[in-house]
Amino acid sequence: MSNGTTTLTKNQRLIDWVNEMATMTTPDQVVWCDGSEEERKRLTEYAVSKGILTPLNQQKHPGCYLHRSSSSDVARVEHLTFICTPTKDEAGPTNNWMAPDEAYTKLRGLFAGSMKGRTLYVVPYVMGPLNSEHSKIGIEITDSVYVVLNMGIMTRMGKPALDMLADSETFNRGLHCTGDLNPERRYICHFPQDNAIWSFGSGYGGNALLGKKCLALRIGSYLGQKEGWLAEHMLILGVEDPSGRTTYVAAAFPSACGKTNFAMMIPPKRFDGWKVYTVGDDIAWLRVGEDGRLWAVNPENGYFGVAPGTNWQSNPNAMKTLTKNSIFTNVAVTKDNGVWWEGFDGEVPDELTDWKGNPWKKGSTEKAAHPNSRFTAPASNNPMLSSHVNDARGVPISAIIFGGRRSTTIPLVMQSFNWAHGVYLGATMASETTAAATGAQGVVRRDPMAMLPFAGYNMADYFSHWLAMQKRIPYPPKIFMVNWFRKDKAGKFLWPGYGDNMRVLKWIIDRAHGSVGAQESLFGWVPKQGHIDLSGLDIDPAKVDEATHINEAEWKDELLSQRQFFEQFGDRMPRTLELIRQELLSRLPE
Ligand code: GTP
Ligand code: SPV
Ligand code: MN
Repeated sequence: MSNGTTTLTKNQRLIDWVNEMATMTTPDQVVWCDGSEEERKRLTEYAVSKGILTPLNQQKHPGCYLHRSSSSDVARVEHLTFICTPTKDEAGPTNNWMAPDEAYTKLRGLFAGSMKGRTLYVVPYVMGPLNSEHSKIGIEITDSVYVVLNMGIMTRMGKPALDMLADSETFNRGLHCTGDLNPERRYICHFPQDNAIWSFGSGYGGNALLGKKCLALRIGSYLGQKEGWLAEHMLILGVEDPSGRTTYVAAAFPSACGKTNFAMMIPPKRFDGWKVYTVGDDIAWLRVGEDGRLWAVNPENGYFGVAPGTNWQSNPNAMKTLTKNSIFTNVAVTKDNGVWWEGFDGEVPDELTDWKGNPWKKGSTEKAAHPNSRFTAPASNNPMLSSHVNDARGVPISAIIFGGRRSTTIPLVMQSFNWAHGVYLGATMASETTAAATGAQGVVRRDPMAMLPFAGYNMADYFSHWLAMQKRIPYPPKIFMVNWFRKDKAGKFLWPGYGDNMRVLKWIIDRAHGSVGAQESLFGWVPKQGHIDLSGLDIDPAKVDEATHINEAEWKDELLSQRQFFEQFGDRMPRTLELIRQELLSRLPE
């Protein structure tokens, strides 16, 4: 083991920074990660010996392990996540803000001596394809072997990142310490101007895997605004039609609102000859290509997917993806050491071990798996992985979809009249909160472009940036809005969702290519009667009518409440969006 010296890099600024962080955190040893298979095996064995990972049934799940996080550390913590820009206005009213000096001082106090008795791992990683000029390099310093193993799946990690960095000083400086997991001493701080992230006191997902939400979205969106591109909370998929043409689509749905499922969708029987390929399931970096189209790259290399609800019916590709070399966090375990979660296939087992490690019996009112339990799985396991995931320029996007989880109001699908109206649809998105973040669930809140928790700068400026992108994109994608989650009066989903979302996607693709008509509604273009192909679907047509219905009274409330959301941004709010809101309001009868 290394004591801080490394043969992996000669980058003096990197070495100096690592030494500086080690001096502050005083670990017993410093280990530079090379990303090799040998290293993965060694760290996995170590994690097993310390009880950080538990091997699962190796016949059923080769190379798979279980991790149980602290029961108070199971999701992102939005109230403890800070954007530390020089002024509060730069962070904007929807972000928590702390002055950089104050944040560094406070966190230095926490980090000082925090790795005593522990190992400091240096994790070099690349977000985006190796050797793409658009990819970003990060170094995450962490004392968590679980973080190292997850980063090994989620990113291009180790020596290739250091080789790509060479002697450049342009890398994200990420510092993470598990601490004592006391939520009172938990801070996820971003310093966009310094390209730095300091995260203390959580070992979970988006709080601790710094390449994901912290770098690829919060710092990424800040860089995107400066450099003229977009970092978005979007899946990317390619749809191949029977003629062999592939159309790429990017879609922003809030956390736990269906991105992974949509990105891995298997079209229903009726769509014989159609195939959906996954490019990414969570994050898209969008840039204007030389050809004037918008191109999308998935900066990640794996999936950190929601376990509950995943089964052979709803998402067979995900089930295949997580069969091997995956880490499961906070799922339940069966008698034969397999995994289980609410919404798993088959009968509910009589007895399980729940996500906290306690015995669980069928019929218990407690959930066996945590609602935000997750699998970390390599993208290369996905049988429908797009062959373009490593393309430096990404894939060309024909349609952008915004969608929230709304039991009322929002119809199944709608197309924007134009780019600005599409930005308005994204900016006014709302969704019921989920278990992906701590706090109340099922509460409708505005979550513009599914980026409320992830914008690294003032959301009003982010809207302006989206509006300004129009001038930069000669051949822009068409913009749509969907809602898979509308419910009937009995509280049942009106639309079957999952694979059947292909029926809606087909209309979107046809619209993007201009090969099908639409009809104007008060608030956007909607499918004409019969244009959503329902053949082979056993559904009461009245349900589809209800799912697509526009209720004027509900929309009036919706439009009025959007105003309050806009107003908090004051003068920074682009006038265009408020004018569109007023125009739509004026279309409503008295
Ligand atoms: P993050 O990883 O948190 O960003 O989430 P995500 O957007 O990738 O969400 P995911 O696809 O994992 O879905 C979250 C939950 O929504 C799961 O429990 C799914 O079973 C459920 N879900 C996904 N798609 C649909 C759908 O079309 N209809 C319904 N009713 N539920 C869905
Ligand atoms: C989300 O919450 O949107 C996720 C999971 O994708 S996490 O990595 O924890 O952010
Ligand atoms: Mn996400």
